[in-house]
Amino acid sequence: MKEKILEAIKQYETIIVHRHVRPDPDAYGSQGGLVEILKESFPEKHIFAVGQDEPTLHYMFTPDVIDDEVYKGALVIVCDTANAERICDLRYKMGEKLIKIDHHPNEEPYGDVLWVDTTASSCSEMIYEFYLFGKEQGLKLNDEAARLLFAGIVGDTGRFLFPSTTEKTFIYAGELIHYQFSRTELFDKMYELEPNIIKLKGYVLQSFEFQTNGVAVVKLTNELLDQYQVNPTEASLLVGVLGDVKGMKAWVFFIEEKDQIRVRLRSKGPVINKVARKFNGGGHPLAAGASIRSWDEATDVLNELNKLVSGTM
Ligand SMILES: [Mn+2]
Repeated sequence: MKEKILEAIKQYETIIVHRHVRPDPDAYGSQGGLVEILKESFPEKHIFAVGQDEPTLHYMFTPDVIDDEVYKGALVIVCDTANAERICDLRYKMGEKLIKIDHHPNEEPYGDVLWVDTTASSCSEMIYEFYLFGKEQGLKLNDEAARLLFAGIVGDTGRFLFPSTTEKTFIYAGELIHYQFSRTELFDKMYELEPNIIKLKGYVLQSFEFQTNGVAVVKLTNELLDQYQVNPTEASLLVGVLGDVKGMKAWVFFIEEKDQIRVRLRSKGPVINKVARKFNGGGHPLAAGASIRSWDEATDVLNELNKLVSGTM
């Protein structure tokens, strides 16, 4: 599959790289890392990283803004995005050829060429592997690509803590740190939080409710988010904080937005993307999400999660 992707890249003059909505460091890292590799390797081609600007990820890069006509006859590559609905910037359809590169379960096989590796810790890890595959054929990696891919790997592995981290992940990360970039600066940017978000973190730690079977729930209403002056995207950053609680098996955050409630599920074992899928969401076995319309539906999600963890689903 890597061979087919490299062939397509060589063939096209314009290459536009997309990623998923509500981006995380791996979405930006795989997208930006690939764009940097391609720019370095093919300086004569027109290569863009598009998608809605996310200010909290500006330390990585700022997306390109391009006109619709750029898509004419272009190659479009989508990184880190399991289903077409979650692709950021729907103009991905306007290109001539579409490639999917992803590490999530291949629930929706969109595109003309697909490379899906669910054993990869991150899409950034796959992009580095793509570089290794293509370096004999002219692919080049620069310091900025290394910085972005390293950030993506660190982000999706929770600083190498998650079980998705393999020997290969460490080897690639070890190779990436040979390039010139400041890891200290990168880590500071990745993990610094505004004081109001830290205070909301305090609220989460104080107020989570334990259900009897190792399931916990946190409800962040509009009102509460207003009170802390934290937006739903920022609040989503706190989902991981309950992972250290002894006895925790799985937990859910309900984060209220204007017209919907975001569901963020995390697990220490039970496969919770099954629950996410019941509510038209998706994700990884231990980290998944969905969007629902009401607090009644939130009760349904919690019931499903309780059933799953107690082994009745
Ligand atoms: Mn990812």
